[in-house]
Amino acid sequence: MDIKAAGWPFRAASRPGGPADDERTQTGLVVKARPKTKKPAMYKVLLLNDDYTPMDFVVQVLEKFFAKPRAEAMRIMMHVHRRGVGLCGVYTFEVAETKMIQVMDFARRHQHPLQCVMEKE
Ligand code: TYC
Repeated sequence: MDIKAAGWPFRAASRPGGPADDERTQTGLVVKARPKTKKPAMYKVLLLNDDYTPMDFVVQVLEKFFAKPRAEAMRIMMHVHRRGVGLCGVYTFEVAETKMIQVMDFARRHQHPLQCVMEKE
């Protein structure tokens, strides 16, 4: 059966695993045919501009903690420098929190005032 014949695009109530696919047990209890899955909330990790952190340190941060290639790291750093704030990446809560803490810790150890924050998408 092709995807259209299967009813695609599915409406919420007719999606496989949706309410129509619930199963009734012998006791009359209605249970989910499939365990429900839910997309996790995502969080933006942002860098803030300041007047003191060296540009090459910010580029290094973007390479080291956000796996950005050099040219992309330079582009993001210059965006933050000009606009005041810039996006480093979007992650689940724990990953975003870990990266933010790693960046703040790395900056502090090097005595730079660089600020990194996270924000729910
Ligand atoms: N504004 C800094 C400077 O002129 C560079 C900088 C860029 C600092 C990005 C922080 O997140 C930042 N040295």
